[in-house]
Amino acid sequence: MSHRLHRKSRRSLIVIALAVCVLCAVGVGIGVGISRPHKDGPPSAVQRADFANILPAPVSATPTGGQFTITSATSIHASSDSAPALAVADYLATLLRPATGYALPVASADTDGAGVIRLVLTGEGDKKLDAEGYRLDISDDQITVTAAQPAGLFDAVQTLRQLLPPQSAKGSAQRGVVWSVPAGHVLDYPRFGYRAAGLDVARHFFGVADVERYIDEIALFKINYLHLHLTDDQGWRLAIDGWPKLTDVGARTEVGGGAGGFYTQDDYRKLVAYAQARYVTIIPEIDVPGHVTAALASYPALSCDGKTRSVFTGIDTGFSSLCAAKPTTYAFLDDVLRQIAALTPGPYVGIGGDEAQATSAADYAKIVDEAAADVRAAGKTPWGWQETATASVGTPSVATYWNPGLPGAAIKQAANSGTQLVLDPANHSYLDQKYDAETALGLHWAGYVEVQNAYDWDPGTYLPGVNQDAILGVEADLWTETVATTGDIDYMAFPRLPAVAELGWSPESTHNWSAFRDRLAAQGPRWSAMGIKYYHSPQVPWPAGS
Ligand code: NGO
Repeated sequence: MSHRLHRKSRRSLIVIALAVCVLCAVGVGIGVGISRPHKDGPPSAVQRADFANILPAPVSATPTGGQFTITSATSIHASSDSAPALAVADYLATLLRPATGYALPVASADTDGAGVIRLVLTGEGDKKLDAEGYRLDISDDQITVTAAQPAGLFDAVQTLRQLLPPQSAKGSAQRGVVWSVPAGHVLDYPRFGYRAAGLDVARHFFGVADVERYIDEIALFKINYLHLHLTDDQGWRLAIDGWPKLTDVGARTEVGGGAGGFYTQDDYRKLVAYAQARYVTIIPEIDVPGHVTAALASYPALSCDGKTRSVFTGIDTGFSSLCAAKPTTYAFLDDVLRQIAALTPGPYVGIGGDEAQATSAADYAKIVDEAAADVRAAGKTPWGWQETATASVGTPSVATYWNPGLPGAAIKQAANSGTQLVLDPANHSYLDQKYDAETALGLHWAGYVEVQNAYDWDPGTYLPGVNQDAILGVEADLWTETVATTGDIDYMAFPRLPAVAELGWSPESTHNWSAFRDRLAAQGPRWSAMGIKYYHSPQVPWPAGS
């Protein structure tokens, strides 16, 4: 990251970051600085499961008094003719059985009745529920979950989990807990259809089980895309038929010289299926034309000099490039992108395109355009970093804004000409940036990102001059130069990931830092019950002992 860490530009980026944060805070009428904890008074302890603490904040939630209690007699029923509804019912039962110790039988039946949690799929009807919305109607007798599509039922389950006592998240039977859910009505649907978490499995490799764990964590906050950064200078992490050295050579190390690793295509299919069952769509990203040392070390013919090189184990960026003049480059791109598209049920395939300082502008445009064309030929939409907006990749396409230090004209122009825009500004939503000067893990080229920085901005107005319809949604990226274990992932993602998730899901009208930090505080005991060792930000009034 030589160029990113360039002292002068880093300083100006920090100044921009601070200015943007302050402007955002003022813009939403909150008027608080970026690092002052508890400015509005002493922290309040928030422990009770109630509607005010649902995170992300729902569209509306109305308590009616009373409560539903899960007992040994409770059963879960799903609309009789819907296999996906039944699968969500099974998922809910699997979540609740360990802590409650109850059988919680699941049945495919559209029955009313006392003691029933009923999942109803309408498949149509209320337009507002659309693809991911849901209604939750909780009475003393029964819980009814209604959604137009299965994803909505799944989202409702995430809300329901937060309405139960935190001990419900434990993995073993808890004695003496009353498993009550406050009665009332929730109506909910997302602000943006794209709410992504990004995970870099190239700088440090994370195996299937670790990624599945993260999928479960992101699903808690109704995040619906997982963007996997599968290749970089430090490792190529997915087996590609016909190019065995990409993994035989290119996957055998990582930052710091560790063992690295890779996914076979079967491993990858398993991940895709695991994510799908949680209504998370994986976006695979192959990063070209820069960030390619692992590929060049595997196949020297992909570089213009044809020299033998080793896979890189440091953390600099911007020094490697595919060779635009060689036909092998295009054969390689074609094979790789076709195979990856075939493994991808979702609409997007990533082509990277960031920080290609070792590629001329003309070569950059040639390679990026070719990669985008390959993706489209495979029936998918190319997803790229904001720099791809400088190469006329055409539409449909997605460009992800990440670096406030780069000129913004090209991405704005692309967004106003049909490119869809994802907002992932590093100074707000990069989960690899340090929280403050004391944070042991992380980088800080974009400045420190405390919880309030992660939360206090509005994706809808962040880039002035951009057509609102162009905004697809938000993303929070976890780069792993310094992140090597699932514990590290948890510490960096919690509690900032929920902040970005809420920006993507909740109506703008709910945006309020004081209320948000209370909602966040209420999650602490749940995360502890799940074994998530989160960052106890001093900005958040965590309940004692959580
Ligand atoms: C940049 C860079 C990544 C780094 C990350 C570290 C993008 C899009 N490219 O973000 O390679 O890992 O910063 O924060």
